[in-house]
Formats: sequence, structure tokens, C-alpha cells
Amino acid sequence: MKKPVAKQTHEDVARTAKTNELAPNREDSYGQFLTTNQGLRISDDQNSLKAGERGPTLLEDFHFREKMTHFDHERIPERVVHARGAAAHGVFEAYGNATELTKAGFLQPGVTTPVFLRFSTVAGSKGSSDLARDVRGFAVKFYTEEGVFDLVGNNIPVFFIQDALKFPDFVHAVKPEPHNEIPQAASAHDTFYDFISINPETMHMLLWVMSDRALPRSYRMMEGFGVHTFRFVNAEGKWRFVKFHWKPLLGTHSVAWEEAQQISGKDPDFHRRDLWNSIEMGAYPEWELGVQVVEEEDEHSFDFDLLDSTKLIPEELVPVQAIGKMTLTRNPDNYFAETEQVAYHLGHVVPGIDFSNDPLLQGRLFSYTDTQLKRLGGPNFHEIPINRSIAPVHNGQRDGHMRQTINKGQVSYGPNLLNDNFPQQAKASEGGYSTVPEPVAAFKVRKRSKSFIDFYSQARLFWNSQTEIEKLHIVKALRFELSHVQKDLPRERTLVQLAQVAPELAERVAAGLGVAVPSAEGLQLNLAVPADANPADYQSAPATGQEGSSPALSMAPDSPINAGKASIKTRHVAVLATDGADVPAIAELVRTLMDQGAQAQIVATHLGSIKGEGGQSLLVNHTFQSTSSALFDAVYVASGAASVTALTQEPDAVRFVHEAFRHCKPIGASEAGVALLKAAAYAGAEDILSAPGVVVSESTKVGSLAPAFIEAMKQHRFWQRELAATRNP
Ligand code: HDE
Repeated sequence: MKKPVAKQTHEDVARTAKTNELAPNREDSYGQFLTTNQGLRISDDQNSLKAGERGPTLLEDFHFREKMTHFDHERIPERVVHARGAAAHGVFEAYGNATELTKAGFLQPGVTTPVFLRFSTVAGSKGSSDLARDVRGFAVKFYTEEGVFDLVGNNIPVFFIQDALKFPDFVHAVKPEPHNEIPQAASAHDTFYDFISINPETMHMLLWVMSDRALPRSYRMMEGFGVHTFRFVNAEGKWRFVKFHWKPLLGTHSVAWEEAQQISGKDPDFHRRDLWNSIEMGAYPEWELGVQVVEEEDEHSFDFDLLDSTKLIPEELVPVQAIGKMTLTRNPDNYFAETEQVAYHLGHVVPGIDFSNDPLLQGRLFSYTDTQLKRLGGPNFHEIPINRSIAPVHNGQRDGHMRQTINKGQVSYGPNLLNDNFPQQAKASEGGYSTVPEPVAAFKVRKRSKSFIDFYSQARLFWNSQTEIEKLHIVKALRFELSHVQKDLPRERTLVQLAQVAPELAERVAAGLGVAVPSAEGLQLNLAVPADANPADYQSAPATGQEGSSPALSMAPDSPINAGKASIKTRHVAVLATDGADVPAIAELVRTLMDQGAQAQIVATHLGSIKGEGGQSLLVNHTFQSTSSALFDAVYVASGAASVTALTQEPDAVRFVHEAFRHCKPIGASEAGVALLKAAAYAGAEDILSAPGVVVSESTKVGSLAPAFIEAMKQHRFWQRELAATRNP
């Protein structure tokens, strides 16, 4: 069904209906005079107007006042969650196979739609690090011909809580603690685990956030999920439940926690820089949009409730069908105007897409518009260029702060006679949106459905689905987190909760904390119970261990989400070399890597260029002081006796290789280069030359080594090394 894509230039690819629509709002100062906001040319922007050269500044200085006032008002409140983000423009192409499922115009055959995608972390402030252990936001604005559709998702398919009413509590618990504003962009603290330990509905999501999913290698290598169950409605009015998935074409990959911590110091903008550079280089990030479809009559055929956002539908039960592809093709022109002012709202839907009664989704329908009113300052945020629909907008809404539209005529109400009843309502056949009619016969109640009271089964399913190394990373993450919890109670109760998921998990975490798992006997595990409710109605049975597994929940190279996607495209290789290196061999390797879409950078003992063995010179990209192995996907030590001798005497070069080894990265070395690997083989890495993912060659000829090195790079990481080195699993 895939539509063949015609060969296009960078500019063709980047131009969409939305780009054209934004054009009148773009400003380019090149070749222009400096002016005030009123267009008055300014002759002196260096000195304020004063009573005498050394006298006081005059109130009359309209230029000073305008410039300073604007500056004083430059900041707007950051998002209460998802404050730190990076975004890009792109296009979505429908495969055309969803017509039977939905009448949404943008999913019909041959239709392409401009999109704007903002990625984010959740807990940290705008200036925090990209590599925080956190969920990533994955919010896509589709500028469709039928109006804006926002798919406001995350890179984790479930959520911490079941009812939106608890969201402010949850966010207060995870954000820096209010008395001292510590810690920044981290969940490893008391209030978060206090919340976790008494709200067991958080358990499933907690395991995802403790897994490597919370440490993406790049935004381009993350899955995205709509999380809630939505509905698709087709042209006959038939509806089905759907869950949305984004599947990255480069596969789903992560970094190690130790690397994440290093990257946060070396390059806190690691993810946004990666996104920006990839697009600038024409290595456009791509995802397929997929849906899991559940017929109306199958709503109750699962052992969980489709309306419960702490549950996912295993892909083995309901496969994901690909219905289109998104490609990011253009970086924003201006961070504030676009990435900061973009306003997503999952209430922005188009005909053919409808909501479910998920209580988390229902609450979000209120929150997003409300928060934009505060953040963007008034009801006209839909007129900000990045938020503007490309479909025409006509209604009786008027006025408010910063109104841009000049609505003509005397009528701003409907129905009306004076304007022949325009703007008129649209029938379904004219694109009018109508809600799926749904019978509701129920008592008005504040109550949790019994079908939601299972807090541990899917957490166990997730745990069961992880490979040994993925389990080890979850255990280590929880040890890290709980070690930062100061008070005993939340730490102990969290261990009790983990024991309800999998006793083995709790015991392994506890062993690292030097404690035993406390007994659950007599404990009320769920303390989030209404005052007049019977606590027993809110208690969930522990997982049985018989939950089975879902291979698609693992990120292993052979898992269904990564199988067939092995490639070295856009991977970064550090080539370690200095004066005396075999420059022709380096050039050959770099060419071979580039042919397969990877990039190589020369890391040397000094900047400028290095002199090769044969007198050739080679430009250096980094020194051992300016970068770190944590910022690369693989390391190659170039041959050349003098170069390697110098590197083995440089402690930072030795550490570079050692860390790449610890972080389980592919490492290659030819001829003399092997000596640097040996020098790096201290403390637990004695077998470095024969370890998995280490590719060495006696020869200086790159040709003999490159294929094996490239194969190793396709594996992404060789986590077996960490498993082998772990003394306390
Ligand atoms: Fe959000 N969320 N959220 N959220 N969310 C916001 O809206 C909220 C939830 C998500 O790049 C806020 O504009 C409530 C789930 C993303 O601009 C706010 C609840 C999912 C973004 C808000 C949730 C998300 C937000 C803050 C529980 C995945 C960033 C700033 C009921 C499906 C969008 C803003 C961007 C942002 C409320 C839970 C995704 C306060 C009340 C579940 C990707 O309105």
C-alpha cells in the first residue's frame, strides 16, 4: 500500500501547506535598517537620551522605554509539565488503508498533511537536561484540511494514574520538593516515592520509567503512544476503539544510565542537538503511525479495562496496523515563536476521530485549553502562527487580549438573519463534526470502576517481557532512586509494592539497599481510598506470575519493535587518532561508514589538524577534553604506532575507551590501535580484546575490519558485557 515517494530536494521536502501559511509572519533582518516597533529608523542604539553626557537618563527616551519594556516582558510561564522541549516541522503521508476504519480526511489515500512535533521531558524545568530519567512527550499537531488534529502522546504507552483528578497530586509529588526546590528533573526523591508507595496504580508505569525507555538514545529512536483508547468512526458511522502507536524506522534505542548522567553534564542539549543536526543534514527522522483496533463488541473481552490508562493492549493480542508515515523535514525558524508557543490539546479532533470515556482522557480535555489561557495569556492563542489552522476559521468568537483577526460585519452571533445565517453549521456530509451517540444509563457517582482495581498484573507482564539485561537495568535504576529517598517509610512501602509485582524484583532491589523486603501483612497497600469507601474495594490482588510476556515490550535487538531495523544510519563514531596516525586508513574507514549513513568524528589530543604517518594532514573535530565517549555510539582506534603510543600515555584517551567498553559500545581497533584497548583493560575489563562487540584486526587495511565493525554497530550495544561484569545482580 505504500505510496512511492518521488525524488525531492531538501526544500521540496520541507515545504508544506503550513510552511507557506507561516510565510507572512517570518521576519528577516538581513539588509534592513534597525527600527522601533513602530517602524521608525534608529540612529543611535548605543546611548540612552540623557541630560548631558554624564547626566541622568530622560523619561522622554521612547526608544529606551520601548526596548527595555519589551525585554522586561519577554518571558512567559513555562509549561507546568513538559516544560523542556524541542520540535520540528514535517509531513504525514497516509498509506490509504484506513478508509474502512475512519473517515478522517488526512488518513485517506494519497493525502499528505503538514505536522509539527514537539518532544519533551516532563518533570524538569525548561533549562534542565535532556537526559533526565523521565517520560518523553510526543505531541503531534496535524494541520489537516478539516482543522487541527493533535495527537498528544508520550513515549511510554501507559500512565501513572487512572483518574485525572489525581494529576495535580502526582505532579506535585514528582516535581522538585516545594520547600527547597530539590531535585531538578529527577524522580529520585521522597515525595515521589511517598506517592508511589501508597498509590499502587502507579506500579506499571513506574517499571517503564525505571527501564531504559526513560533514557532514549535520541528522539528519533523512540516509540510514541496515544496512551488512551480513542475511537475511529467511518463514513457509515460505524465506530471502533483504537490505540495510536508511532514506530521509529530507526528502531527503539537507549543509552545507559551512567552515560545519561555524563551526557547531562557534557551536553545537556544532546537530544535537541541530535534532532536539529539530523534534520539539517537531511537525515530526516521517520515514524510509522499504527493503530490497534478493537471492535465495539469486543470491549469487554480483555482481562483489563480499555478505559484504564494504566493498561496497554499487548501487541501480540491486537497487532499494530501501520496506516501512514511521518517524516520530520524542517527545523523551526524561531524557538519561542514555534516550539514554546505551540499549544496542543487532545480536544483538537477532526471528523472520524472521537474520544473514549477513559477518566484520564476526559480530564485532559479540560486541562489543556485551561493551561494555555494562563501560559499564552488569553483566549486568542489559536491565532498565534504556529497554532493557526490551515482550514478556514469562522465563528462568532470575538475580542480578547491580542486579537489578530479583523472580523468584518455587524453580526457575531448565530443563528442570524442579518448575515443570511452565516457562518452556517455544517452537515456531516459537509464535514460537520458529530460525537458518536452513546447510550448512558447510570448513576451520577464518584467511584472507581471495579474493573480498574488491578494494579500489578501488567507491571508483571512488563517485567516478564524484559531480557535479563533490561531487568538488571530496572533493578539498578530502582536502587539508585530509592537510595536517594531519605525517609524509611516510602522506601520500605515501595519495596512492598514491588513485591506485589514480582518478589524477585523487590528482593534484588532490596539487596542493593542493604535491607530485607518488609512483609505486606496487615498493610493497606492502597491508601488512595475515598473517605466513605470500603478500603477492601480498592485493594488489588498481587500478580500471580502467570501473566505471560509480550515480546514487543522489550527493546532487545531481536524484539518485534526492532527486528529488521538494524542499521548504522546516523550513528556517531569517534575515531581516536593523533599525530602519527595512518591517515589514509582513517579516510577509508570514514568513507565506508558514511556510505552507510553513519558519521565519524576525529577525536585527538589537540584541535586543529593532525599530521599522519605519511605526512598527510587530517582535520580534528574534538579533543579528549571537549567531548566524551558518552556522546558517541561507537569508538574506533586508528592504526599508526606513534599515534597509538601517544594515546596510551594520555589518561583521558584511555578513559575514553574504558568508558565506551563499560557502556557496552562497539569498539574497533586495527594493528597498533589494539595497544590502546589493552591499556584501557583495567578493573573488570581484562578480556577486552575477546569481549563481544570488540572488533580488532592485525592488519592496517580497513577493508578487513570495517564489515565486522559495521555489523557490531548494527547491534547498538553489547549489554552482555555488563551482565558478565555485574557482581550484585
Ligand atoms: Fe499532559 N499536560 N496531562 N499528558 N501532556 C500538559 O498542557 C495533563 C498526560 C502530554 O509539547 C499540559 O500545554 C493532565 C498523558 C504532552 O506542549 C497540561 C493529565 C499524556 C504534553 C497537561 C495529563 C500527556 C502535555 C502542560 C492527566 C500522554 C506536552 C502544558 C489527566 C498521553 C505538550 C500544556 C507540548 C502537557 C495536563 C496526562 C501528554 C497541564 C491533567 C496521559 C506530550 O495541560
